Amino acid sequence: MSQAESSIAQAPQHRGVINRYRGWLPGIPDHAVATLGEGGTPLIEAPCVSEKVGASVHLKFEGLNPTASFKDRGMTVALSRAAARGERLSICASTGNTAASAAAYSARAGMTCFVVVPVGKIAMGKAVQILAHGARVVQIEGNFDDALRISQRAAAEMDDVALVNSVNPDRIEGQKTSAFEISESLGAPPEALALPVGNAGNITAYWRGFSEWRDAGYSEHAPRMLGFQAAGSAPLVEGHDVQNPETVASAIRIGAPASKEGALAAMRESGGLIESVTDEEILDAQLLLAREEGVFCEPASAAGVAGLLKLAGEGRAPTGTVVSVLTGHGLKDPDVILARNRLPDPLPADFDTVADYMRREGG
Ligand code: AN7
Repeated sequence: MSQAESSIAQAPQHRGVINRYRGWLPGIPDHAVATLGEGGTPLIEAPCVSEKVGASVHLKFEGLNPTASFKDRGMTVALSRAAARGERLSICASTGNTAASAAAYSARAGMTCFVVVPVGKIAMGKAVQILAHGARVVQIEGNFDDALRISQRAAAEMDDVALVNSVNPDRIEGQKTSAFEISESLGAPPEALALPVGNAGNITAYWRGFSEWRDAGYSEHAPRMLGFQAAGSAPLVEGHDVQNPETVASAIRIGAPASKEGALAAMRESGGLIESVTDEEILDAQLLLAREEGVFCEPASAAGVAGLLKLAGEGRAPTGTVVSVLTGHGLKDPDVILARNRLPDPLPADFDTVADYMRREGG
């Protein structure tokens, strides 16, 4: 082995959130741990966004988890504990990412996974993942909120079925570990955390994580929680459920968030806010991140940065160190990019033609 190879082999490896944060999580017997090495995602400085916002903005890129979204942190806990209880089936309602993650971790845990999804509303990358992992797909002629009602009833009334939506407290427990990682990476929690809000499990989880970290004496403060919903799908901003939620950010097209109380408590207790951003603001933020920072996230994931930019435009942006959570990878939803960009027509295989093109486009 060369020296370079041996130093790679000996480098400490991140082996998943259960292994790393076991003392903070509910009990899981060793034999039942279903992990794909989730967590340990990078916290990336964002100089361009920072300049626009007037704060030191970092991106927690959760799109680099095993199934390319933050859901994996909670699924490893939920499926491990379901397997330990001897349950054979898992079920979830989903706008796509929960289903993709449940499908993968169910496969890992040796369980059969059912996913209930709104017909025609799942981004292409997520649909491909669900099929690849062999989940049983139920497409319903309804929306996410209908799918969640059906899934909850199946778990309540049928034998051996584990509900793995974020109403399952194990999901929240796993997802809170990202707050620990951020606090450890920065040496202290940030002043504010900006993130998208759909079913509201994640904002609930982050607030729990930062609160536990502070209460255990590892930090003096917890960040303000800044949650952003899509304008056409913003029940927490409007103060009532939305019957027909609409947004280009299909991941957060949810009209009746299950963890509403947790989200409102996070906002209140942290001195934060929950506001909305338009689809245009979301897509602009997604492109800014891809083109100026080199980080490609899915539309919903850009809602936090869209929100920070909106607050900055109104003179209300947070200052100091701010983290925005990019919840899922951009490859999840290729159609959003392809709707606005296309590959150009082919050119002849000729140097001069290519050189002309480079001189024109090179700036
Ligand atoms: C990329 O997959 O609800 O507020 O069924 O996929 O915790 O719901 C996805 C949600 C943000 C919102 N970003 O988080 C599902 C689902 C992405 C997401 C959210 C989701 P929550």
